[in-house]
Amino acid sequence: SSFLSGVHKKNQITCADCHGKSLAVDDNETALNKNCKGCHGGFPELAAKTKEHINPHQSHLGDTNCTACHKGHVASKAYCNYCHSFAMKIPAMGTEKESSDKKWVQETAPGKKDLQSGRTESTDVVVIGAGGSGYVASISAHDAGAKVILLEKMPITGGNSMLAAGGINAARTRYQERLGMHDDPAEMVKETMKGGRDKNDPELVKVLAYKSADAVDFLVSLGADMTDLVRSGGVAVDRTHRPVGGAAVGPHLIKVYRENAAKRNLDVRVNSEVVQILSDGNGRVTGVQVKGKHSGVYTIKAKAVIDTAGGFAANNELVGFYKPQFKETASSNQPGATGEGVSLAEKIGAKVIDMEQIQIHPTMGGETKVLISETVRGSGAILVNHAGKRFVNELTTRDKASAAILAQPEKSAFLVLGEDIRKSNVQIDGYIVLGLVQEADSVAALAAKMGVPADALTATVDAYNKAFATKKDPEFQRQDIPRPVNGPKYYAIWVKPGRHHTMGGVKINTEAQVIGKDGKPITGFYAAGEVTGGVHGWNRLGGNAITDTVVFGRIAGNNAARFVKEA
Ligand code: MEZ
Repeated sequence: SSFLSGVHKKNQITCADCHGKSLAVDDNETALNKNCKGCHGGFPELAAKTKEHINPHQSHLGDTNCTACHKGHVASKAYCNYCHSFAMKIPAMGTEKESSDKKWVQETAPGKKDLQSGRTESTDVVVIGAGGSGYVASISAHDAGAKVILLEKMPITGGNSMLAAGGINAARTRYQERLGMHDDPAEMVKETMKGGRDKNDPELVKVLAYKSADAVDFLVSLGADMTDLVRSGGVAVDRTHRPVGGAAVGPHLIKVYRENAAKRNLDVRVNSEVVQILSDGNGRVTGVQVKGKHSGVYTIKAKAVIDTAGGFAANNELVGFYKPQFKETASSNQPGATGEGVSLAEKIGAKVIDMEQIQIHPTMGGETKVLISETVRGSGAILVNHAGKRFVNELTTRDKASAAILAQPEKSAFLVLGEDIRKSNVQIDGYIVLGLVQEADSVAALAAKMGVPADALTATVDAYNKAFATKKDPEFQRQDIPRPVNGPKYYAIWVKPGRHHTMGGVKINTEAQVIGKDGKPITGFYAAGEVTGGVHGWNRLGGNAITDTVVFGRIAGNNAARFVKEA
């Protein structure tokens, strides 16, 4: 065959060399991946050998299963290309290009025999979805003494958190205090409510804000670096914490979570999709039914279930159902963000709220699915229209910034920045590698590349630099101008708004218990992160999603473990 199995056979590699003696394949494809790495080397060795412009073995997805891309018996496909369109040759590759707007489909459906096998396991806590909330909930439940199984339907863990570019919002942290900054959780409550158009659940917002500094300490205790600070939209202080140099927060956190899960020997299963949450008919959750890529459908009995399955901004159909006008917009989400966690919960009686509140992020790179982080604006970049003029306070909330871009005749704009801004935010170098950035030695030369009038862009940059120098932005009242747009090189990124976050979902209370349609908590059922609704109201502030995953992930994990002990 032309698949990897055939290529291997030609080189005298036997089935057992890849599969191990038993030839059985578990859902994590453990033996296969161990044997791939045994022969070919691990990600660092492979990355060192890679000649491609884009190095898939050194990406923001981290060190994952080889089998996420390389397949033995079907065509191989670069996982990156669910979101990107890299011209990347991998051995035994397929030809079809897929898009993240398609619903994620497992490559190997369980056979009839598997569906009948019906094995049953037992544990204390099952966690659905291994993104940021799922990892935090699992680690917390484990550390509180529970036996945990963490399930992930995708071939790799990380969820949308893996793609998070910005940082974690937290008020009155030791890092802010070290820099002499004054912040107050009460201000975080106010700004989060204002940003959410006052449609948030105020009790959830208080928990979010008052436990945010603790959340940062928790991350640091796991080994994360949250020392750098930047301003996000709708906020009056530098509250967004991120790794040094402005590195993207998500890949860093997921690496830390993966390491902590491994250290604890946590039972993490990829390729394992929950198809049903089980309950006893008296309103008490009793476990889940799982469809494993290889093991078929089986049951896990559990005393508590935590739903951390994420949002649905990658589900074109569902987005179209709730907001038809957003159906054709690109999504910044990972392909698995398709919303099953909400429908699974709804089927056992969970109340679902705010599903039509879908956030459009102002700046996705042109025609791509690459999010250009809000931290680029936070670092000082300006938004300029096709006439070469600023048109909005770049640090307003996302709903307003997106609306301002969509009000331009071209429905797109440019981020314009200079050398100091580029140097302050290492993510910009990543956008350069991806070919999303135009650069020039003068503002006029940049204007020519952007196709905007040179005199207008020069006047715009001069006025902004004056605002930087005088700390006053008379035209747009931008409060924070940390850097000018200065040379020797000037940069522009063409941007368009795109679907980013779904604010609606399962209703929870401040204990992260899922609330039923009757208004009462469903016994043994918890949820955290983007699968829930209520924390962000009708518009989420940049940097509050990671806070949500950590604060409510911890609450869900600790409470589930406590419930198990008391049950
Ligand atoms: O919280 C976010 O979604 C965020 C900060 C995104 C970004 O623009 O970097």
